[in-house]
Amino acid sequence: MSNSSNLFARAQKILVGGVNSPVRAFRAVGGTPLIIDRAAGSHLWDADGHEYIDYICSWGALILGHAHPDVVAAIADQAARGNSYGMTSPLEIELGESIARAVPSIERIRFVSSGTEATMSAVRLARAFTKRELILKFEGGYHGHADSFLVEAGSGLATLGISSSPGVPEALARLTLNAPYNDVAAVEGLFAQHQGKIAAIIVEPVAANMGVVLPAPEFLAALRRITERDGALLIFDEVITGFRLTYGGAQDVFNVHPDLTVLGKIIGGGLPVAAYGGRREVMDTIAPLGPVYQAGTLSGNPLAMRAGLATLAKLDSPGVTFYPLLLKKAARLTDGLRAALRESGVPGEVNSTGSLLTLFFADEPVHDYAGAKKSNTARFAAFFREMLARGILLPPSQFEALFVSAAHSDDDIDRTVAAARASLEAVAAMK
Ligand code: KE4
Repeated sequence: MSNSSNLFARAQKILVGGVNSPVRAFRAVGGTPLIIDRAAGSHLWDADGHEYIDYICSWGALILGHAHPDVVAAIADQAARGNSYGMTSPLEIELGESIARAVPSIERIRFVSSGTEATMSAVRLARAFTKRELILKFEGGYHGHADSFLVEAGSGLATLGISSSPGVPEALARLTLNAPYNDVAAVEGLFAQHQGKIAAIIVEPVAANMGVVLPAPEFLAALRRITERDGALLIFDEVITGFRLTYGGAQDVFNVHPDLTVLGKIIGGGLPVAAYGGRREVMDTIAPLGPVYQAGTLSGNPLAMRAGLATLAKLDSPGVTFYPLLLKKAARLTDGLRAALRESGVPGEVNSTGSLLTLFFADEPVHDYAGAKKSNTARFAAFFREMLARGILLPPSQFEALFVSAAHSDDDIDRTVAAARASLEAVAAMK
């Protein structure tokens, strides 16, 4: 047995399923999950020394690529100054100010340690501020694993075919309404049915947990209009899109400004950092200023703040052409995959925006979760395995996004497209 397989067998004896997050278990794609030994730039090496071009990028956190020298230096320097003070440090102030400059709708911010913690807190805050209990999310939307979100959720639940998780009290699940993504009429209908009772809409402004699905023109503006009219809050879950689509995130790209924004991944540069923030009068309802309680031992810890500051600094220094260069790389990959699909005759669609994309093995365009679920997941699994055998690591689920980082070279991308051509040929015969 390979070192990786031996280690995975050992992992299964202590870690549930051998993983610390379900999607890593390769359950939807088959084969033995990788055990990664090290990473640098756009590449990962497993415990047997096999090298892969990585399009998971820590699920979107590593927009600079793995082990960027500036981030490594910042973490090393801070480690010698202390990882966690248990008190406010200047670094939290700096990162908060940087984020507020990039995302002007954030007038106040609270750092936490995971996207789940941030979305959970944002929803608690919205319920308290509006004195309402219902929340509206979208089928296939994923906002972390807090109880209220595990109803018709995407990401790992979609990957494992779990529609809603046991352990969530029915009474709580009933407070979560779902509408199809991009379906404004369905949202209008739910607001008419529950007038004055919906605390907030929480939405991924670009869906990335059913695979990448773009908002229809006017979709986000309609959500803004409907929530304003009804007195509900609009929460943009920008854990993936924040600092990904551009420095100001999806709200900058689409010019729709929510009441609350949730961020994560990139703002921690691969260390555990997330945040929620928004309108001052809403955020000031949070303890210690207001009665809505939320707390965290490692919230804003200086080590993670330094990693986030070092990352954001690379995205927006004067004259930096970070995003145009990143978008060029992503377009090279998207165009290459689309050409490979066309030449192969395999039915498929590539949904792409910014530096995230999904190749759906679907017969028609994918505009929502129902469409995504029509994908041929068996063919995706075979394609995943063929690509892995050629040294390309895709997210192990049809319902996730590929991420392109600044570290991906043209050679990486050209090798990926060539591997896709060969892999599509291998799976073309599948039904
Ligand atoms: P975390 O609790 O995993 O840090 O963040 C939850 C979350 C919230 N909102 C959005 C839009 C997210 O995509 C996520 C987490 N993303 C998944 C991958 N799509 C994390 C990977 C995993 O679950 O292992």
